[in-house]
Parts: sequence; C-alpha cells; structure tokens
Amino acid sequence: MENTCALTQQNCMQVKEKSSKHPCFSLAAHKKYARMHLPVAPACNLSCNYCSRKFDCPNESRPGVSSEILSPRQAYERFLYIRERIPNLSVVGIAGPGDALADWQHTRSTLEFIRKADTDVSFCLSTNGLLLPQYADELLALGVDHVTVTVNALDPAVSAKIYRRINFNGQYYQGPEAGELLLHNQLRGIARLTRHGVVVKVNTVMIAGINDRHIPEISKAMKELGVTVSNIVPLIPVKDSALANWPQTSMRELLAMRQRCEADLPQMQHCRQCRADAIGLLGEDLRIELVGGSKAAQEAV
Ligand code: CLF
Ligand code: SF4
Repeated sequence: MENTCALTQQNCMQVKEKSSKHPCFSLAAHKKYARMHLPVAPACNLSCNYCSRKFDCPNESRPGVSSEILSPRQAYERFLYIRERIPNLSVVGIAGPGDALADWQHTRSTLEFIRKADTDVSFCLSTNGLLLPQYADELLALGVDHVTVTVNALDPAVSAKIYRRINFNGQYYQGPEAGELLLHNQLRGIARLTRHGVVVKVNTVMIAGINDRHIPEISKAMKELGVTVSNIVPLIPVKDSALANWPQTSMRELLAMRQRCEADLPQMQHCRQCRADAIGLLGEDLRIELVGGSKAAQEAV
C-alpha cells in the first residue's frame, strides 16, 4: 500500500524540527523538553475492557486518570500559566481522560484558543481512532502535527475480546462487527494523516493470551501506512475494569515483543503511561507542584 506524503520539503523540515523537540517522539528530547496534557475530553465512544476512568488518585499515573476536567477556556488559561513557568514546554497534548475526538468540540476549541496565542507550540493528540476519518481534515487545519492512535487488533475476533462495545455516532456495535468498523476507521484515518505529514505513533496495549501473538502483524500493517513509531505498552489491570484480574504483562514479555517488532517499526522505549493531566518532563510530573490537586487546580486557573 503506497502512502506518499503530500508535504512540501519546507513543511517536512518544520515537522521534523517539531519531532526533535517532542519528548515522546524523540528519545533525545525526553529529558530536555516538557509536554502538558489538557484534560478537556472526558467522553469516550469505546468501552475497552482494560479501562476504568472512575478512579482518581493524584499520585496515580496512568492514561485515563485526571484530577479534573477543564473547559476550553480554563485549558487555555492553564496553558498560559504553565508556559510562563516551564520555558522548555514544547508540546500541548490532549489525551482524554476519554477520547480527544469523542469530545471534539472541547478539543477543537482548546486548540483554537491556544493557537491564537502561540503559533509555535506543537499540538499532539491521542485517540482510539474511531472518529479519525471524520476529523482528520480539521486536525490538519488546526496544525496538529503529532497523533497517537491506539491499535490493539487487526482481527475482529481479537477486537471482540478487547472492546465491549463501541458507540459510533449514536449507534452501538458489538463483537466482530464493532472491531471491523473500528479498524476500518483507524486505517483510513491514519493513512489520511500520514499522507499529509502528521507524525503518527501507534500505541498497542499488550494483553497476554488476547492480542500478544497478533502484535507483529499490527506493526507490519502500520509500517505500510507510514506510521513512524510503535509504542507497545503493558496491560495494567485496573480495579473495576473487565480485565481487573487479568495478569499484568511482564517487562520481560514486553521487551521481547518490542525487540521482535523493531524490524518493522522503531519502538518507543521511554513511555511513562502518563496521566491525562500530566505536566512537565516525562519522568518528572510537575502538576501537583504547579497547579495542585483537583480543588487547588480548579482555583489556579
Ligand atoms: Fe501526550 Fe501522548 Fe502526545 Fe506524548 S504522552 S498525547 S504522545 S504528548 Fe508520551 Fe505519556 Fe507515553 Fe503517551 S509518555 S503515555 S507516549
Ligand atoms: Fe478508556 Fe481510552 Fe478505551 Fe475510551 S478509548 S474506553 S478512554 S482506554
């Protein structure tokens, strides 16, 4: 499958420059440049069996956790506040705590507000990809330059074990039908983004006995689509999720899988599976220090 990039050489250089300062996309950048997540998108259109967004512990670090939800205006003010205090802030990311595209109005308004005040900061977004074909053009217009899509399966029978159901524009799908629809949209959306020069990373949650054998195939398919990097992360069995009692993927299994897939796609090795409201360097969350816990954080903006 050919997916020729439509960027001019100059735009291509600009994106490379942004990637070199992106702490997740560049290993060399992760100790120098900071990112901030703005938790503006609480809604989600998928029910992943490994997800629970019920719990909030300010010291807990994993995707889907946030001490607060900000309105686009609050998020904009938070950005201004943090930019003053973290001069090496290079990336604004929307990573939920639900799905950035399922809450599209909030995500879009937030990015619009910030772009008016800052033409330089890189926009990054993570999504399950269900609505990517719908919003890819708007992402391009907003100047989103890095996108992460979570792709856990190519085979709808495998998907059926990972997703309880999906809600696509108000209609519910389950089982293999849901997996087919999700995959179709993920592939179309990723191809559209990479063709227009967006740097795409694919996250895959490695779940022993469910999708682990399938991950090398995912890497090959993503390479074909022009994806830049793969981030295979371990299942974290979360209380009250459907996979709460599933065995946690061991680091040994994880590293072996990354090594196996590296022939097809560069592997991210420094992911911190961070919160939807994280601020700072990847290994050094300054959120509590800068904006406090949930109540204090509301008052800080
Ligand atoms: Fe955030 Fe994700 Fe952008 Fe990074 S996180 S939206 S790409 S700016 Fe980074 Fe955190 Fe790992 Fe994500 S360490 S969970 S890979
Ligand atoms: Fe949770 Fe993300 Fe899955 Fe939505 S897409 S159910 S927020 S893990």
